[in-house]
Amino acid sequence: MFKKLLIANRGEIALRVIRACHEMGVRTVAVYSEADVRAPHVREADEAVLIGPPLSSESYLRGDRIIEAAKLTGAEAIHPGYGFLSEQEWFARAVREAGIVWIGPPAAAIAAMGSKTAARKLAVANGVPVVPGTTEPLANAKEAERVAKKFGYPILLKAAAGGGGKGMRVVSAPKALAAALEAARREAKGAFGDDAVYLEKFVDRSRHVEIQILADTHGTVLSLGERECSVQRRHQKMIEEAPSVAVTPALRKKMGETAVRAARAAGYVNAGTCEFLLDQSGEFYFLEMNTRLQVEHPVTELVTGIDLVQWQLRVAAGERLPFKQEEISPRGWAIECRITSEDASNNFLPSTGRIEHLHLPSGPGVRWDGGVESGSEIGLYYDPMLAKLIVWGADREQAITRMRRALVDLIIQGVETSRDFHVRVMDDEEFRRGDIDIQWLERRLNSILERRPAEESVRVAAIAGAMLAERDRSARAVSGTAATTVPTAASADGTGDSWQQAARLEGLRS
Ligand code: MV4
Repeated sequence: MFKKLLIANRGEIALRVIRACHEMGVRTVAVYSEADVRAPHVREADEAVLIGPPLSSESYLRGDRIIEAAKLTGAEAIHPGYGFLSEQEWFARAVREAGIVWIGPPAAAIAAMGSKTAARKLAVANGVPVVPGTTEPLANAKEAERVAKKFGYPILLKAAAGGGGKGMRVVSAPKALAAALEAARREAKGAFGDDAVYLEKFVDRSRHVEIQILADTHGTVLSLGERECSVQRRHQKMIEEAPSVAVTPALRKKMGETAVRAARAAGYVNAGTCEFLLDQSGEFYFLEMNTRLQVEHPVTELVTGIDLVQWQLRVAAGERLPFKQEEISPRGWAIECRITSEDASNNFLPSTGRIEHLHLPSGPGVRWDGGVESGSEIGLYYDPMLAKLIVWGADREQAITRMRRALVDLIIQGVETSRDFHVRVMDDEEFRRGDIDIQWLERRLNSILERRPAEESVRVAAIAGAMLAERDRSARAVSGTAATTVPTAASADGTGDSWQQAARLEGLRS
């Protein structure tokens, strides 16, 4: 195993990797920008190297400086986390050429999956089902009209260089096609510097189900089962779970084998994910492969018992995967809520400020993968995801109940967060039935935000908790005793009239 590893990332994922390293006896090197001088990942690592100003383009995206930092500190391997440089073929190559181990797939596998049209061709050639459509970019509007007619409307225009939803346009009728093609081209050119666009039939009301794979350098490629990621807004996932209510053991086997086939075709090694659309009739279609560790990897870890980050390190060091495919099946249910500094009641507007108070939920089956602490400054330089709250339960209902409890126990003061939004989703009857698809949140958002499900009590309990903690501290500081007369969560739990609650709330505020 490596003696020292550099983490080319920040926030919760940097901490996640640092923890895995320390459990494995690997020393860690953090890199950080001037905005992250006080960040937890810098403190938790054994060493840290300043790589530039706050702007990502001048720090976390500076592959040259990161490789320099690895050489300087004698790190033998680099883990890229997700985002930033994690799927940059050139960086994977540069790391290897510097004699450093890349904790990720070969650069050629990143390249093979990087172009959506190339990935589609590879899939078709290997018997992996894709959505009906073209595998070549469209020459012009006339050709687009001809093939669209062949596949039938609605169709979806996609950027060949794309991924993650950029440069996509749904077209419902021929008359809208030419303009949509021009718009998709312009967006693709702006986002990827490549205006190649192709088309697929639009799969309506489908779920986003992805398969986690893990591959070693000795030819073993395993499926670790699916994650259901349909609860998303504007291509940002908000809640993920494993397994999926829509996946039977037979379908899991079939999708798993398909994902393994796609991975083998790309010469894949390390952890990766095949994204699929699963339609209402149970047909599935390969969309793309994410050639990195994903944000939502913990739900797979909780239901399989396999530590993905530790295995990423081991397979990168040449170890064999000791598992048999037949031994891997999901146990229980895991759900993840992304806690972001966004105000859901204000169109998910990013919120900035200082986290004045942070109280973490704990107890059975609760995992917190966070990147912030009390005192953290939340700015606009980086992604608004502060942390992930992940729970495990024996079944889906227990997992939802536990997630709701953990969310209510969570207190973040100082910035607006997505916490209350998540509580409301946990209370939503359609969500509780598992009756979700990729357009579900868009359709349901207003009714989720309008509902007030014992919401007042949630807030009173949270503020009471924070006050309690503050008073305990100051009481101890002043007289050595803890005077605690603030209402507890139980006494504030919706039993009084609403005016009583409001009064309590006001009292607590002042
Ligand atoms: C689709 C689709 C429906 N039909 N392709 C979105 C991002 C990229 N990975 C592909 N995406 C989609 N492709 C066809 N033919 C719907 C989506 C889609 C989506 C997919 C996964 C997760 C969330 C999504 C949200 C909107 C649209």
